[in-house]
Amino acid sequence: MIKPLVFIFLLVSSFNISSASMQDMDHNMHHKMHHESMHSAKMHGPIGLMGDHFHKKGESMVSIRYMKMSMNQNYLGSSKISDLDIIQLPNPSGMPKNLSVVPQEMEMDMVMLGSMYAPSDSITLMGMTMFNLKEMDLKTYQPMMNRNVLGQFSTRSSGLSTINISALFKIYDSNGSKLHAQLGIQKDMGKNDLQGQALTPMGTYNSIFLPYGMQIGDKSNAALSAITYTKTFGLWKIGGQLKSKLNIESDLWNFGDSYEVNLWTQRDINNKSAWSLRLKFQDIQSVDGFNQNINAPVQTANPLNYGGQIIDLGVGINIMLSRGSIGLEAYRPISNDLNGPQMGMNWGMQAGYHLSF
Ligand SMILES: [Cu+2]
Repeated sequence: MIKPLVFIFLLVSSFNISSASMQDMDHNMHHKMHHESMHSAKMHGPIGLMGDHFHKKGESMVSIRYMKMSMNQNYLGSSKISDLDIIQLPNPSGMPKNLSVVPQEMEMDMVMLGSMYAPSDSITLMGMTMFNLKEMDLKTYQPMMNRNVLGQFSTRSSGLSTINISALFKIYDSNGSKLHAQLGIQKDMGKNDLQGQALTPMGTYNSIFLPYGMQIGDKSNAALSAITYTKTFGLWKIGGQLKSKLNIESDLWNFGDSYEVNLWTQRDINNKSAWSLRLKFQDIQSVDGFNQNINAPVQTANPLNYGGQIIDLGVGINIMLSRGSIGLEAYRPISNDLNGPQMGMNWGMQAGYHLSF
């Protein structure tokens, strides 16, 4: 449902860009507006958003963000399922007959370095580099008969994940309303064939190819697009963003295309800080393609057990410092419909620092 919306908005935006020059007429008024918004903690959206704002000619910004996601529950569709349910499910790779290794917990830590620069009032360039650290704890069950727990083990991977570069095109900026489109490209530099030690259902430790979700990247190229609207009225600001990541080319496999809608509101607490509330809807496709070396008797080795529809609710705060600003946002899912069995997020948070100059 989100897919056609993104395309319609991008189509509309592409011929609206030409109207940007008309807005030069009341440039003075804009300058005043901009000045006001620059001095409010809600000049940046909730920290978990990307490309939520554009800049004026000559302005630059750098940012560093840290993001954490924690998972500890398996789902099949929107139902929570237990280890016992999972080890009854067939193992698509054949041997043993049923799934025998079950993910218990996963932690993902990401560091994102971003920069923005506006060569003109109508275009802002934006680049980002992301580093990932993933850790997963799993339980191994006996493959047949009474299916006792054989033991637990952990896998871990880390490294440079993606680099992306985008252009933000201002479509409209007047009376506190702003509309802009984003077009960009993302290069996935992460390793897609990492191995790790696993406790097999035979009770031995073997080196295996880590499942898709534990790989740092997929070595794909993807197109990024988004359209963002914000409106400020007094102490309040509201915003909406439609966004997509579509695969262009991949190695053996790639993480699925994704569509996202964000709706948020912010309110000044005082002249230095503002709180935010955000709803995030995600529609993510399953893993596309496969690597035949990824074939452990675990749900994550099946490309179909990825993606789904997720709605998260986030609460955040932005605070202006004497130089730059910081943002903090924490979120929890309010609805999960996961292609599964798959682990769902329990909670996530993001913290970041912005410095404009
Ligand atoms: Cu910026």
